[in-house]
Amino acid sequence: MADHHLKIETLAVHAGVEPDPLTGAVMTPIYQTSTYAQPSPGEHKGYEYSRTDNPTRTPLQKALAELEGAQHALVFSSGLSAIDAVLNTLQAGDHVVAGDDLYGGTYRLFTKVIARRGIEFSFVPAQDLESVRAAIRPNTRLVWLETPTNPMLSLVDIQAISEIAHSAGARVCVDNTFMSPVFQRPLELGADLVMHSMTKYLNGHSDVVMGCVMLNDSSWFAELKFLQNAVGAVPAPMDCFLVLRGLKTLAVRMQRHAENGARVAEWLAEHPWVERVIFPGLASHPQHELARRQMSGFGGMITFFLKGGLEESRRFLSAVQLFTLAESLGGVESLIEHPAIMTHASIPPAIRQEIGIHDNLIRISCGIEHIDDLLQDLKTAFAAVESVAVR
Ligand code: P1T
Repeated sequence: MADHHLKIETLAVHAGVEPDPLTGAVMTPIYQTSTYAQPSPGEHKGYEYSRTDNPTRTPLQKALAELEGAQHALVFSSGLSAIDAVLNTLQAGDHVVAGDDLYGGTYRLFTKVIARRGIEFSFVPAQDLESVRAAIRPNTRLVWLETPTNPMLSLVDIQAISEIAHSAGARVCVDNTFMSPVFQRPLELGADLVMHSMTKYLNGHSDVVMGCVMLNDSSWFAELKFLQNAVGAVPAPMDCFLVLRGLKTLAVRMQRHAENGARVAEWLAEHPWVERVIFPGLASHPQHELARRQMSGFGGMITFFLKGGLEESRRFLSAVQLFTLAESLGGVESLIEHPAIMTHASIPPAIRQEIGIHDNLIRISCGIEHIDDLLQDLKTAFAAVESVAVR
């Protein structure tokens, strides 16, 4: 179904999937098999071995390509293994410019694993275009961006950076995890590759770990497809089925995540125990204008600085009941966490301080529950902080 005129709400339900040719099953079967019978050596129906290809994975990849408006998509067993595959297309001596505010695991992968292959990294505050321009070298092959960044929710101008990178012969990769293709379209803004931790919004139900890349360049795709099979970080058929199911509600989920995100952000901004709220949809966000231009929704991720320090943060995070204190994001249930201790612990403390990941920084992933219940839970948790403070 390569009809580009269909809206994203329709694509989410239908992309990539057709009734099973064998039985007419409307939902893609879980082809729980590692191998495929061949009538004579080398003769097969397109499937030889499930590391290489699997009939539950194929429609998922097709759906993802259609959703992101890309020619090609590949899935991997986690977001990090998807990133690793992209970086594995570089050679020793190549240089990468990366945003300095990234998911902690991405930073760890770059500095502790990929750097060992002789690939050099420069981390820059990519919201400042000049810092990107200045970091580019003759051997720069890739610019790696998150926008909004995790966890500080800074925005990066994808179009402007794509122009800078392309004029220097480098490709641009955007980790689109926080926005999903519903709210942000990096390929249409000039990026060369989009990556997602599908563990988050794309699956949406906190029951699968998976990653993907989407791109248009056929020769780069062929290299990545080679690596998917040669390295073997592939997801299981059952997980592919679960994501195919999750995708069907992506557009309606994103809409509710964003509605709740906006309401929670506005409420927090008025609260006496909150020092500062960061949410791209608030007019107070330093890049609110870019948010309006680059995104069609602001998502459900919020970070805020609590008044106080580690002790107050601990008390607040221990007092929430509806919000689950847990790493991850993008599921239907609301999550809350402490980046310095949890998701971004693998970033050295000095760099954390520089970026702004202080002990009073709290990150929220707004789920799709009723807004009144979410606000009531936060209210109760603030009251718990207050009750100790006044004693
Ligand atoms: O966890 P995994 O599926 O391997 O994806 C890694 C990843 C990549 N990119 C972004 C923007 C991410 O947020 C993540 C994973 N993040 C969390 C677990 C988290 O709580 O932030």
